[in-house]
Amino acid sequence: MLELMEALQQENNLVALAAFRTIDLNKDGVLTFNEYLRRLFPHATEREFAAMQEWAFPTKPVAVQEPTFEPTSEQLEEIRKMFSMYDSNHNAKIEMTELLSLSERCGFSQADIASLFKASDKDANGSISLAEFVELMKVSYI
Ligand SMILES: [Ca+2]
Ligand SMILES: [Ca+2]
Repeated sequence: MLELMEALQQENNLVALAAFRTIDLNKDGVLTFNEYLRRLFPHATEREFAAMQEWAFPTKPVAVQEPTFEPTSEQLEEIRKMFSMYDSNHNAKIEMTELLSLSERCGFSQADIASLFKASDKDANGSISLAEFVELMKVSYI
């Protein structure tokens, strides 16, 4: 009976996401997402893919981390390029819809994207600015 309950709960997208992250540990999920990114951004570099993956699948909770380094000008340039890849309508902001369209196809639930977005949108104005994106990358960019 308990197993049946658990099976029913697996209809929930959050469980699917957790499962995807678990798969991620043995690299299958990373490869899938990586392939997805490569189709989406054929001109991005390896480092850009790695940083995008880290953002989409943080290895540690983003909200509790403090920035650990100041990016070099070269790294800032790469972060800017990544920002413009997410900013598909080129208005210098990453909107929720842009994050949704990128991430939902990888099996994210809307609730999970919303919490990622909320954690990134430090001034809570409904979009992720380049400055907020840089702050995020200071935490997750390696
Ligand atoms: Ca935008
Ligand atoms: Ca903001």
